[in-house]
Amino acid sequence: MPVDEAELLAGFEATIGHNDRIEPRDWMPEGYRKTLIRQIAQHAHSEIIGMQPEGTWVTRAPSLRRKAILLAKVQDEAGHGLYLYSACETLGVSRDELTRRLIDGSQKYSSIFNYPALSYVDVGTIGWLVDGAAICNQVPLCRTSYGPYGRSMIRICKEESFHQRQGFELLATMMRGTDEQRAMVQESVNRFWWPALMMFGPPDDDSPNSAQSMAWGIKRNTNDELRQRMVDMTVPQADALGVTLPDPSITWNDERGSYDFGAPDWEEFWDVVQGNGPCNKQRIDHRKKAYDDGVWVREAAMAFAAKGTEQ
Ligand code: FAQ
Repeated sequence: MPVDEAELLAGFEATIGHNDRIEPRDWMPEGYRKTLIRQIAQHAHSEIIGMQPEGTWVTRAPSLRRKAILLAKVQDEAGHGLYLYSACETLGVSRDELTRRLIDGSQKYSSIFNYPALSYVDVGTIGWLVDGAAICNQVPLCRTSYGPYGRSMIRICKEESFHQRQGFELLATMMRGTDEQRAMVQESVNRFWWPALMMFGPPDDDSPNSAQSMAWGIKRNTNDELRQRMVDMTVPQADALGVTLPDPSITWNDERGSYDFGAPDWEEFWDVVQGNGPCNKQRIDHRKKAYDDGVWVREAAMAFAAKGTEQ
C-alpha cells in the first residue's frame, strides 16, 4: 500500500475508532463505500417498493380518517426513500443508476414487501410488526458511522414510530369489535409474524456482511441481536392486544432476561430473496412501469432546468 494511502487508512480507522462520523468528502476505503451503497440503496428501494402493499388499500379505506392516516404513511415512505437515495448519491452513484439496479435485480429490497396485503387489517399488522421491526433495526442506525445515512435515519425513525402506533391502534380497534374482526386480526398476525422476523436478515452465523459492517460502524448490532430485541418488544404488545403470536416456543427465559423463540423458515427467506416470493415479479413490474411512465416528466424537467441556465 502506498504510504499516502496507509496514512489515509489510519486516519479513517481513527475516526471510526472514536465513533466520529465519516463525511462524503472524507477519504474512505473502496469496500466501505461499496458496502454503504449496497445497504443504503437496499434500504431506499425497500421504502419505495414498500409503498405498494399498503398503497393498494388507499382507495378502499373503511373511513375518511383511516384514508387520511394511510395516505400520510405511504407519503412518508416515499419521503424516506428520497432521503436515502440522496444519502446514497453522496457516495458517487446517481439515483437513476440505483433505480436501474433495482429493476435489473442487481440490488435487493426487503423480503417483507414480497408478501401481499390481503385485507385492510394487514395495514394495521404491517404498521405494528413491519414498522416495529424497521424501528428496532433503524434506531441503532441513527449512530451509523456515515454522516448522511445517520442523519437521514433520525427523521425516518420519528416517522416510523408514528407508523407503528397507527398500526397498533388500528388492530386494537379491531380487537374491540366482533369475533369475526378479532379472527381477521389473528389471521393477519399469523401471516406476518415470521416474515417480519426475517426482515433482520439471516442468522449471524450465516450473515456474510455483518462482521465487516460492525467493524466499520455501519451496523451497530448483529441481525440476531436486533431480532431478539423485536421479540422482547412485541410479546408484551401482543398480550395487550389479545393476539397470539404463532410461535408456541415463545417463553420467558429468566437467565437471559429475554424471550426464547423459534427459528423462521430460512429456506423460505432465501427463496423470497432470490426472487421467488408471492409478489416479487408484481412489485418489480409495477416499479418498472412507473419508471417508464415517468420518462417524459424527467425529460421535461431537465429541459426546463437547461432553459433556466441559458437565460
Ligand atoms: N430482505 O450479510 P447479511 C422498512 C440480504 S425498511 C432481502 O446479513 P447485511 C420501512 C443482504 O442484503 C426495511 N435481502 O446482510 C417500511 C445480503 O445480500 P447482498 C429495510 C436481505 O446487509 C415499513 C444477504 O442477504 N430496512 O421496512 C434481507 O449485513 C413499512 C446476506 O445478509 C433496511 O434495509 C432481507 N430481509 O444485513 C416501509 C435497514 N436480509 O446485499 C414500508 C438497513 C438480508 O450481499 C412499509 N439494512 N438480506 O447481496 C440493514 O440493516 C441490513 O442491510 C440488513 C441485512 C440487516 C437488512
